[in-house]
Amino acid sequence: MSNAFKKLAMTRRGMLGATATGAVLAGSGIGGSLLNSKGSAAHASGKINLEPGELDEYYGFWSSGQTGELRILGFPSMRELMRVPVFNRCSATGWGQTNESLKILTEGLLPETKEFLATQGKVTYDNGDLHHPHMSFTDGTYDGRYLFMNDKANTRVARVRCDVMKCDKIIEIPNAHDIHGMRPQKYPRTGYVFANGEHEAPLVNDGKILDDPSQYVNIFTAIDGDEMKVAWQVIVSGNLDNTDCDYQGKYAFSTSYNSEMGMNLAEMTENEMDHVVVFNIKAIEAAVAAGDYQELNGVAVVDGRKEANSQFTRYIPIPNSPHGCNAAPDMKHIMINGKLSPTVSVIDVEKVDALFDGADPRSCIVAEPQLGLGPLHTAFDGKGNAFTTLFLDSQIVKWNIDKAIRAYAGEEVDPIEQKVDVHYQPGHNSTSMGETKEADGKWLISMNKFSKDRFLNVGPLKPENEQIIDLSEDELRVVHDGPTFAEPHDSIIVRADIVNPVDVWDRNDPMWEEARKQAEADGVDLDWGHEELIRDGNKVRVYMSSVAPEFSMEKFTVKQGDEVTIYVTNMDDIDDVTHGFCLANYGIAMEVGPQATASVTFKAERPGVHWFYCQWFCHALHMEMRGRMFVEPRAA
Ligand code: K7E
Ligand code: CUA
Repeated sequence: MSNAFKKLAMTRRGMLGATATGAVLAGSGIGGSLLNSKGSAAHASGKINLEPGELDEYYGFWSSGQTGELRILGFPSMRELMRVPVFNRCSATGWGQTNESLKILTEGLLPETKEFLATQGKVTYDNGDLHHPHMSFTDGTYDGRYLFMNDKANTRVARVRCDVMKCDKIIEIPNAHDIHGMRPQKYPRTGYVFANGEHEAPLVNDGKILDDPSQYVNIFTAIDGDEMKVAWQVIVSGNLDNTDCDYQGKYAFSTSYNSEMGMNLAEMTENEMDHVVVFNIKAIEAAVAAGDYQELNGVAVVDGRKEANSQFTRYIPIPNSPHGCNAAPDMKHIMINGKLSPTVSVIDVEKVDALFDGADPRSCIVAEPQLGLGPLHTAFDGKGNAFTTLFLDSQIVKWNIDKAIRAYAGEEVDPIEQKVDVHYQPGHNSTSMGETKEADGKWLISMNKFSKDRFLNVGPLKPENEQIIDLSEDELRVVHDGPTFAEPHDSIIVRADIVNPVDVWDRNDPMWEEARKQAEADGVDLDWGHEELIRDGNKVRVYMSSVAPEFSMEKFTVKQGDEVTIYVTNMDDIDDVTHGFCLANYGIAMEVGPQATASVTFKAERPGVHWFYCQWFCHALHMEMRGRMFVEPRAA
């Protein structure tokens, strides 16, 4: 135990007391060690409590777990800036209802999924489980093009465009089950997005094989992140949990917590050793290029199972049930977090080539420090230190990579620098720029699964707690507590200069390509103020534009039973003048951003007078921004 840790080893209650005092001081504006002269908390890494109007130094991109959306935060202030609907249904923006979003939500589904959903009266899923948001890379650091994210619930991977911060592609991954770990390729660029299927199942899962786990397999997928198409897949032994890749563009690594292929908890945790699967990207690409694969659901699949003994994979034994997989910014080490083992196993990527020439799979392990109970994920400061979450101990442990390597080689040196209590049960942690070669060692966030007594009680369902630690201080210390709703697993903290979104949409954006084509066919010029009702049998297309505080159409008439599509183009081209279109008592609402076109289709089955209104506050006369839809009743 390090001295630093001994100093901090006070009771949990004492820890709470100390933090509460700090909060009182900050609230009253009385100068204290936490406060600068202006009354906001100052830290060596920068300011955490910003003055009104001050901007954050970083963007935080947050997952939301079973909420299914992506969240954007200002970091380190932790002010929530935006929610980007992805796998969920969004009442505010109409995501999951507008034609533009439905195209994205349906076009990447497998035919069998579409058939299944039709039996449920649906065209797409409306839930998701988004664990891992990661930005695209160029040459080992973030490039501000895209964010990629997984859906564990329904086996999908999505992409968000960073220019407009909207999802533009979602694909369902064939052959695999329940995409969990997911990382973009770091070098030379993304490139591939690697995605782990977490749950094992028969390769052809049509019901012919059921309770026969010996025939279950798991699938590792490489997605082409530019095209959002599956590039290739690898069949593996065991399940797959988290993944990351090297900075050389040669290998990807996936943890597996069920090498036993057990089907219940006792079976899954039986073996002392599980494994990390190493994927040899060049060998797989060569086989695919040579046609040396089987095609399954239109995808090139190679066999990387242990018994296949191919050049595609190697299986490195790792103590019981490894979870997180994190490449260090030194571009050399991959951390495998032990979960049920108190260790983190350190892989030296320079020793991985030898595994494919017959070396002992464990020969690439260069350190395996004992850190504490329940290591789940590791983050980095770019100065040779690693920070691992200890789920069971409710702590973050700071340890030195070089010392861990020397200790493993036999030297008497303690790699543990310090432990700090977090509240409670941390899963992921992230450091500023920490998963890139530009890790800057300023901030760490611990994403804790339980908040218990940290906030006002809101009933049995409690928020989670995210805590910030200032890495520039000598003593690690929690400097911020913040509740969050279900269930951000993971986050990335990206320097603000890397992310440059636009203020206003480009009129030619591909997002509403279909609307543009339809308008052209109907002789409507979407680029000018327009007001058209096109009847085409029982299909009616209504085109209107909006300029605050008016829709170009004050009223229109359709017949009961018509299939109506409303296209709204926002002609305002000023920052932040978003309009909405909400059709009352029809369950319809959508966002229409400045210069954007959005559309929605419904059956006019409710006769009568129905008001539509702008639901996005846009003008002093926003309340007046409304109009009427008349629905003539069907002749009796
Ligand atoms: Cu550890 Cu899904 Cu990243 Cu959660 S996973 S914590
Ligand atoms: Cu337009 Cu409110």
